[in-house]
This record gives sequence, C-alpha cells and structure tokens, in this order.
Amino acid sequence: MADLQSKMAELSLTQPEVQVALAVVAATILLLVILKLLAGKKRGSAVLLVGPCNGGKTTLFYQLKDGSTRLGTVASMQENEGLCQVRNEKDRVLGSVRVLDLPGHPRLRSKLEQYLKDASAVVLVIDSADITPNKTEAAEDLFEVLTHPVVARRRLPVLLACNKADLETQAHSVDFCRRTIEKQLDAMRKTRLALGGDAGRAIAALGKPDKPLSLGALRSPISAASISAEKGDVVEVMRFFSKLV
Ligand SMILES: Nc1nc2c(ncn2[C@@H]2O[C@H](COP(=O)(O)OP(=O)(O)OP(=O)(O)O)[C@@H](O)[C@H]2O)c(=O)[nH]1
Ligand SMILES: [Mg+2]
Repeated sequence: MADLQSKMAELSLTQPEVQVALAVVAATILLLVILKLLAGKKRGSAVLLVGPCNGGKTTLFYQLKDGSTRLGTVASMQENEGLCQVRNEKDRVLGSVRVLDLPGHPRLRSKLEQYLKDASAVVLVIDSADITPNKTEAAEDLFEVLTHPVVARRRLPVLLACNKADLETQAHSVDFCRRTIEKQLDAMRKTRLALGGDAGRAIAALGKPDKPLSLGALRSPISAASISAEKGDVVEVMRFFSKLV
C-alpha cells in the first residue's frame, strides 16, 4: 500500500511524461469530437427534385440545367440527372450542384429511399394550382424525406417549391400550400404513430407527437417559395442552391 502511495506521488501532474500523456489524450478526444461533428454535417452530392406527378419537376430540371423549357413534358419513367450552374443575383457563377429529377409516379418512387442517402438537399415540387387533390401524395413524400434517418441526422434543407405561379388566378399562395401540407403531414404522423410499424424511420424528426406539427420547428430547415418552372421564374431555387455551394 505504501509502495502504491509512493508511486502515485511520483506521478505528479508537473512531470513532463504525465503532461505529454494528458496532452495526447486531450488531442485524441478533440479529434474524435471534430470527426463526429464532420460526419454529422456531411452532406451528400445531389439535390433531389421530388413530389407528386405533374407538379413540374422535369420542367424545373431542364430550366435549371440549361434554361430550356420543354413544354408538355410527359410523365417521367426514369430519373434525369444533370449539373446546374448556380448563379447569384448579379449572374456570377458561384458553383454547380448535381440535380436529380425523380419520377412522381408512386410505383416509380421506390428508389427515393436509396437516393436520400446521398442527397445534399431536397426540393419538393408541387402544383400550387392543384394542391388540394395532391396534398396526400405531397405530404407522403415529405414524410419519407424528413423521417429518413440520413436526412434527419444531417438536417438536410428542404425547399417547398410551389410551382405554376404563372396560373395567377388558380395558383394558391405559398402560405396556403405550406399550411395545407403541414396539416396533412400532422394527420399522417398521427396515423402512422397509431399504426406503428415505422421502425427505422426517424419519426422524432417531426417534433413532439403531443404538439401540433410545425414545419418551422423541425430539425431540417424548411423554406417555401413560389416559382414558375415553365416561365423560367426560378430565382428562389437558385437562392436555395446558393447556400449549398
Ligand atoms: N402553367 C405552368 N405549367 C407548368 C409549369 N411547370 C410545369 N408545367 C406543366 O405541367 C405539366 C407537368 O410537368 P412535368 O415537368 O412533366 O411534371 P413532373 O413533376 O415531372 O411529372 P412526373 O414526371 O409525372 O412526376 C406539363 O404539362 C408542364 O408543361 C409552370 O410553371 N406553369
Ligand atoms: Mg417528370
């Protein structure tokens, strides 16, 4: 016992060997913390365009890719992939982002889960003139996105792009579209929680279940904007992209 006490006394904090050992331990802990933070913040490489059929994803895709308008785009059967040059308001190129346009048809959407693993952001494209009949599908897509474990962990930004704003009298306001989807997502969360079976999904990312769901208070920052893919009014999408480059 006396032997141990004398050994302990020898290991004083002022001894150089002890100081070096402590410095190594502190540096290792710091490195691990930094690596963990970086892993949490790591973003994937593609911006996904998702949303119900006919919302205007493919029209937006071509508008972003090369400024072209392909009128009467047919329902997509497969993904489109391309690079979009990101420009600021003064038309200066800030960089580029990879954009993936996914088909809206539910039977072709099965790959969404896979694509979300490598996403940097998500644009949910909805037809603001036809939001009411499409609200269930739009909310389902948003549910899949927000409760995806990778999206929840990385807090990927989501833009709710209320498209077809050029249909002035028919198009609903951004606020109306946002509230409609928020309410639908809230109802969907209640049903899914009651049914169970959502193992593996990050339901907690939708907020506390005993409180009404608020899109403004979720882990992933959600913004909403009015756009017209067909008329080339995609400034808000560019602004959203500029935060990713
Ligand atoms: N008025 C108006 N029509 C648009 C706009 N954007 C797209 N459309 C039209 O909406 C229809 C559907 O557009 P798409 O781009 O094919 O829609 P999508 O979301 O890719 O549809 P899926 O591939 O089936 O999921 C086409 O007839 C487009 O011309 C817009 O900003 N304004
Ligand atoms: Mg399409």
